[in-house]
Amino acid sequence: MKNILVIGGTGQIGSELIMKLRSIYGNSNVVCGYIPSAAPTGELLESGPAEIVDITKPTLIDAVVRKYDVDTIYNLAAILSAVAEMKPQLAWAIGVDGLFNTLEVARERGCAVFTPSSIGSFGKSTPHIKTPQDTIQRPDTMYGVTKVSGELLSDYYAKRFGVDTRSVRFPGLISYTTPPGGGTTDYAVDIYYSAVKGEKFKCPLKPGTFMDMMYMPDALRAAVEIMEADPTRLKHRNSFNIASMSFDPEIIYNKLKEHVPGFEMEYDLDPLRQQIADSWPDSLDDTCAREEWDWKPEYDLEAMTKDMLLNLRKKLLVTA
Ligand code: AKB
Repeated sequence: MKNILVIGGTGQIGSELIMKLRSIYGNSNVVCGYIPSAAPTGELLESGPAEIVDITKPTLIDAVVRKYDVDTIYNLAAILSAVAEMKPQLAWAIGVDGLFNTLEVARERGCAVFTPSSIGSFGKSTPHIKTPQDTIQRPDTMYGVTKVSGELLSDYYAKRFGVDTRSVRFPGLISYTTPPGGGTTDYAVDIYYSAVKGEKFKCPLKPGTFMDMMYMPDALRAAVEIMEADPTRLKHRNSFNIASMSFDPEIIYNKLKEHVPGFEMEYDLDPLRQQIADSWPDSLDDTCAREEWDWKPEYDLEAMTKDMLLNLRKKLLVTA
């Protein structure tokens, strides 16, 4: 990777991935692609190039790829699971038509492409415990439909046109820099904000709702490592299961109470998010990622919680 374009560069993943990529490959070699309603600010804007890239407009993607001689595209544009149920047409336009536009530019200009899939690519008929790498993918959500389509389309472009597409299935991602928006796993970020602000947390999911989660530094490392992996070792491409921890609301609440003793939580269920979460796996088996490109997470729930609390307290200027 020498010149990189990140589409969806100001979102939860993009805003942190760009800073990581700039620290590895050089500030001027990583372009932040954004839409006008989510323009970059602060360090993200000041540390390197930024260009308007609407994934639904292939000419805009192509123009930026040519201008910066881009060889690798990180495509992070997506409508997350809960919002996708409200706006299925938009979710398809961005998740599938947008990916098609990106892959066409990549085919013509010789770029590698990373487009994350998700635990949302699985559905009720998938084995839910230690979900295997290769298994049934019949999702019940529009988000899942776009993610499975994205995996298939990316593999097709690799086989048919030799485009170097690779990716991972992200669990729910937990971070303190840019909040997620419209996902089913967002509660696992929101709960930290409530704990630090001293507010009672209203949990939208019932006890016993297990899902895979991951701390952002592990997710960013995975995104870099899969694109740097030795291609001769890869038996899979799109997309690898990766995992680091699986918990339900009670487990994360009790972990937070160890660090914030007076913290309180009550249940205020969101039927849509509950239905989506119930259709997703409880935990993924990431053996293939470990074997084919040496994937290994660094953060468990305790390590993540300590780091989240430290950084959120700094961000919100709250003392412990
Ligand atoms: C969501 O909840 O929609 C996302 C995901 C798991 O892909 N965070």
